[in-house]
Amino acid sequence: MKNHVCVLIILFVPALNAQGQAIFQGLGDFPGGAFHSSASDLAADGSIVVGAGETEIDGQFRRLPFRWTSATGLVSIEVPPGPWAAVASATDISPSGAVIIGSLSGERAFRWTVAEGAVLLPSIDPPEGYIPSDSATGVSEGGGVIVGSQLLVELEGDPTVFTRAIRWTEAGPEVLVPAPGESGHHTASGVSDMGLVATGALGGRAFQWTQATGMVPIGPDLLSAGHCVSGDGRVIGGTFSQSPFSRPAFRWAEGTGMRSIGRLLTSGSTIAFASSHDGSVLVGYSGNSAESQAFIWDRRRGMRSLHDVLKGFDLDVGDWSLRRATGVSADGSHICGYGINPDGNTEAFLITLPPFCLADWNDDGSVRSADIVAFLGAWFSELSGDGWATDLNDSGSVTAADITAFLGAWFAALAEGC
Ligand SMILES: [Ca+2]
Ligand SMILES: [Ca+2]
Repeated sequence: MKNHVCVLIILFVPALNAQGQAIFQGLGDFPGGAFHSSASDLAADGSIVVGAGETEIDGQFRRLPFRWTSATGLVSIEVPPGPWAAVASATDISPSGAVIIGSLSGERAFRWTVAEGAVLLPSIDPPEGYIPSDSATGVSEGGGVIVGSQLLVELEGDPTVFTRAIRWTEAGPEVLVPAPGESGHHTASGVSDMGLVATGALGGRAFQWTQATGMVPIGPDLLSAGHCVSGDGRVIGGTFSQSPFSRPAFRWAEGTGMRSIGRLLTSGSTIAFASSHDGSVLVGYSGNSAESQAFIWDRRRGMRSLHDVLKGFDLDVGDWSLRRATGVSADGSHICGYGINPDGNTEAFLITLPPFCLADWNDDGSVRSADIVAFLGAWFSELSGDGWATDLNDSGSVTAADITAFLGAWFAALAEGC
């Protein structure tokens, strides 16, 4: 019986999507204890979601990392025993889905595979007198590169605290090196599929890291932080301070520099937290701990609240409040996150939308010559005015090369579908 149910689900989902519909599902929580779950990331094809749920074991509170698929539901990941094991969470999954990384009470980091289970990531020896706490936040396609941070606290005398960005490879952990002339505390948040580009914050500014350059601050000299790198390594997303009262999300590419993609709420920060493979779709959230809204951004439609997007598909998610979007699939069609469910509990969710189709510029669900007309209209208005939606090659300016790029995408969509 169980197998029949699984087959039905697998056949059902793509059929709905082909008709341009959306799917929303809460992912539930472990039985027992308070109801509380959150999703932190998903695999490139959207089939596996990871995060954390809560339960009780022998009357004791436990937070457990989970791995979710539509066939299995939430399955807990067994973590290495230790004083830190009671509060564990999965923080990221490799695009292939094979490697999951996570946190143990914010003190140690782990790496999980089917073959080896969860193993502790080695910790870099702290300077004398300092107590280290490791976190792992980003993992590459094959799991060969993991990035994160080490918090160091000295309790003797005047307590001091600093952080450093860490990269784990087969050779072991190493501290990321700032570019010449750069200094300050640093943390790493995201890494590209090949593990060649990473981002985070260095001395209060978002950086791009490569082996050749070290950590190089990007964008204007403003308070900022990088949170994600597109799978292809070309685009970085994060948040920056445009003024003391405005902290919108940014999208950065080599040719464009740091561009604001806006915000939904004026309070708190708006953060681009995850990117599709080519950086054409970003997801994240806007607000603060008291109030926040999950968003999706693409270059054609800009930033939209996920709640409004679902409404546009006539999908009633009841009294759900979608607080944070934390992961997006390679094609931008699967989004995970968490929100407050109708019972008032925090719950992980998964949303499936039709994939972002650049060629369908007029957004009518089909690719026709009218889309070329619509693109050219937008291109001409941006040529002489503001806006950069039609800067398709991320060169920093609107030129004829962007028309060529659009026609390329349009013909490809005609031939292969979007
Ligand atoms: Ca169209
Ligand atoms: Ca351009």
